[in-house]
Amino acid sequence: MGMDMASLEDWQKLAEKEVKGRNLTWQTPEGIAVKPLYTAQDVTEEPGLPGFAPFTRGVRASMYAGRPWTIRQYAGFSTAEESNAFYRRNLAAGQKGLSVAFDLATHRGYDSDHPRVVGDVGKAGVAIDSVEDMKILFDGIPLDQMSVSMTMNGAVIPILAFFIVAGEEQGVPTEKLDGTIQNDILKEFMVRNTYIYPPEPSMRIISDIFAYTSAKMPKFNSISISGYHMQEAGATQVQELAFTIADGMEYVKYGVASGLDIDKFAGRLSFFFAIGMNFFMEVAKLRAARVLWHRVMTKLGAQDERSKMLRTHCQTSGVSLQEQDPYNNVIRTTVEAMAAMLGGTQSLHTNALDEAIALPTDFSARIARNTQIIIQEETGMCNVVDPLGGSYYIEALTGELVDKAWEIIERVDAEGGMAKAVGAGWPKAMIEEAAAARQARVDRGQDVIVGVNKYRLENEDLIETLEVDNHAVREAQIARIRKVRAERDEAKCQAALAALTEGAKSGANLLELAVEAARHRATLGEISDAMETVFGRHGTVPTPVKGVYGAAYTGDSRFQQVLDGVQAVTRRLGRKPRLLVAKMGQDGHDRGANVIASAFTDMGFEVTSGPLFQTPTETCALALEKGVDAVGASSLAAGHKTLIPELIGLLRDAGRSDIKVVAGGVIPPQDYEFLREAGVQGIYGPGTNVVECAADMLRLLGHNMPPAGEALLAAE
Ligand code: MLC
Ligand code: 5AD
Repeated sequence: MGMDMASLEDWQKLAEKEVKGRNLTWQTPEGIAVKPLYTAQDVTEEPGLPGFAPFTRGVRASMYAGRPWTIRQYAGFSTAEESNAFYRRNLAAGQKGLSVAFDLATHRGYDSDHPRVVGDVGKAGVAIDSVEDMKILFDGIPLDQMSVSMTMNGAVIPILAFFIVAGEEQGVPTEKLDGTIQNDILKEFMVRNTYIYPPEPSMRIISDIFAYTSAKMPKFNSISISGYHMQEAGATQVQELAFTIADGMEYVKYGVASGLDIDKFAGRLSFFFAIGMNFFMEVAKLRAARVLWHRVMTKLGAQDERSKMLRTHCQTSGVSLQEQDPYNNVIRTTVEAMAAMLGGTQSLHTNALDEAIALPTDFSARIARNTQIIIQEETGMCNVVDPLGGSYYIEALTGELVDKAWEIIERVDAEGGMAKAVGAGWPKAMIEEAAAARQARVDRGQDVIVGVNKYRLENEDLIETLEVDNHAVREAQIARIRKVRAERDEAKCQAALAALTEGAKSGANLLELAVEAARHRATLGEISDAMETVFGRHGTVPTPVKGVYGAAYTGDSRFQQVLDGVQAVTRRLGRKPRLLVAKMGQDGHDRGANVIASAFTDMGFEVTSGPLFQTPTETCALALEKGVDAVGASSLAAGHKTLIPELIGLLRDAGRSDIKVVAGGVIPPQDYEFLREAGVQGIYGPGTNVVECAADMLRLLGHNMPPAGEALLAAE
């Protein structure tokens, strides 16, 4: 009392004196200038109350005080039997909802016996070929009581049909099915790459699913509009926010254009965001997302408040986790999980500590799950709704994110919506530029990653990882497909498939027709083919960005050494050294491959970016055609032990053992020796410095490249 309050100017003077005039404003990658202090003057808008429009503070009035978020761990591997057993163990240990990860063969509409998927079956998720597999997957798990998320976008029609029929045969009527299907194809074309059909029929499929589920599955969330994969691919938080909301707008417009009443389906649209290490930015992002969705849906004419309410799942960031010193990942995931809950998520997956090298084991899955259980049950953090509400910083940042994202959303809108923008390719290019810039910041030590570019360990201990015997899974799946085909009524099955093909032409509801085919035991590959005949299969060639990585290194001495090395090799060969960046198998994770292609181009290599989804035979042919000196195989979905040795064998058979083969991506150290013996000459896991990777490549090409000296030490 009676004491004079210090003014903001007083604070400014004192702070400047403390830091001797150093500028404390932080320029974030999304172009936001974060000040060192926020006060009431920065808050322009009252956030309102939770449970009420525009839902800034959360979609429920009581939020976690009433019911905590759903602990929903994404999982799947090997066979349906093994995944079912894993789910049951996890549910017994405190997990609350299920989330199915399918293998890449399933994602891309191939049965396990298809020759293109030899390296993919059962690897990155569970293999599902027919209703029989789906029934085993949920054996002993009542589908009217357990909410099930299924991450499926490409083969969404057969998978949803199998789920519905598995329910039927469990005695669960369709209207009682509870869960979520990802069903978000726009971000597949942008970043995740598990599409099957071209954009137009893919968008129709989504409207068909909206129509079917809004009429018959009132508890089921018909889509999970996902920004997660954008952030994984390198997007800034503003890009993730803007493109996700813009995707949502596009789906609503398509649904309405197909004749649906907006309020009949919009209440069951759901969202999915990544939560990375920029703690407050992530909290603010979820709040901003709710504000933006409310604004957009009001604009699109929704009347029901539930249609305007953004409910979301979150997953902690996979790309933020590291191979080096992996127990640090537990800490990263904890921080991210707290941001997700403070942002008001409805459902959450926390990643396992072995993320950067393999799928979770029982051990790593337990720690990941317990991260959430401990926050819910030990900390008291759930007892107060939106405890960060009213924080000057959080409220100001929320407003700033809304404004920044809105600018991009308006650009998308002005250019005719997200489907057009995706077709034009600029959102993808924007994200790839952000990814290349981020890689350069990490490689230069500007963005610190403990255990990777700072405080790196001399020696790393191996950790135990999950290994799937891909061969055995494939054999088991093929046996079951044969049995299914032998026991079904072939005439009825073929008639149902023919009706599906007809429906693809005529515009009938594809899910309805696929449910009938699933009842008659048509397989996933057959149902996909029945539509592919009409729609065709979509393919793309990557076009990595140029100049961003190189520009970040202007004046760097080590970078210059590499540039000089490339020049020397170029003089010797009479042309630039040639590299093929190859993606084999059904693995569509292309951030790493694009960053490498982009950085190597900036360093003076002639880079060919191979198309996605190649067989080793196709990659070998491309390598020969382009006359490359080296092939870099990027593998993030565990196909490396099958596909890379096969490529090396094919190059040898072609008399070109001189072509160097290196591998990069998610490769457990346990597999290094196997790969080296197979002839792989360099292995680059997550956390690799790309400039050093190029230095290594120069050595492989016979250039006497000096070891990393002062330039690298400066970054450490
Ligand atoms: C919730 N409820 C409450 C309440 N909180 N009731 C009273 N008081 C409260 N405080 C009610 C809700 O209204 C709802 O009922 C019910 O409880 C369930 O709560 P929810 O909040 O809807 O949670 P949930 O069922 O878990 O649904 C969350 C969701 C959903 C809407 C976000 O779409 C979902 O589960 N998504 C998960 C997506 C996912 O796991 N994806 C994995 C992607 S992995 P009612 O009746 O209103 O419904 C990936 C990786 C890769 O993509 O690339 O492979
Ligand atoms: N089991 C568990 N987690 C998985 N992820 C991907 N596939 C699986 C799986 N089969 C997680 C990883 C990855 C993100 C896309 O989802 O964290 O980064």
